[in-house]
Amino acid sequence: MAVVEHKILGDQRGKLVALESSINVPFEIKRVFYIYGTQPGVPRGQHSHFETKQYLIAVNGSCKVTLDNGSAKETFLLNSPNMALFQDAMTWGEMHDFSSDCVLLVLASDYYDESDYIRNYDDFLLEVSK
Ligand code: T46
Repeated sequence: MAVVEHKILGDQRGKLVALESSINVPFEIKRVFYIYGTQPGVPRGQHSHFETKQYLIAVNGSCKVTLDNGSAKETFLLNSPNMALFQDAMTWGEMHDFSSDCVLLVLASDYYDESDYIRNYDDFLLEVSK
């Protein structure tokens, strides 16, 4: 688990970052969503997925992401649009400490399916110990 720095392209007109499915994003992208307008002190996420992998980028502002695989927990700062964090399947994720202008872009490996979510932490620990 580590933050990846993507190459910043562009020229005197401004910057550009290019993300390509299964090339510099580590899976085939099936869904894109973003969260913004977060409330101070209110975390998001707090769940794991059975199958879905995610790639998180703060395209504006900043936030922190804590990833937990059931035995180790690490917190990452996303504060640049060229930085991305891979969240593997079966990894508990919490997004927190959002700046008021944060737009967190998420690329996902699967279509939305509520049955892929584990929203209870004890259930998650049970699943990872199997
Ligand atoms: C994650 C963080 C960063 C959909 O209908 N389609 C979707 O693709 C998503 C992601 C959500 N929804 C619905 C389900 C809920 O009724 O939108 C509502 C809010 O979803 P949720 O409570 O899961 O939101 P967050 O911000 O806690 O978590 C979401 C993602 O679920 C999660 O995977 O990493 O954003």
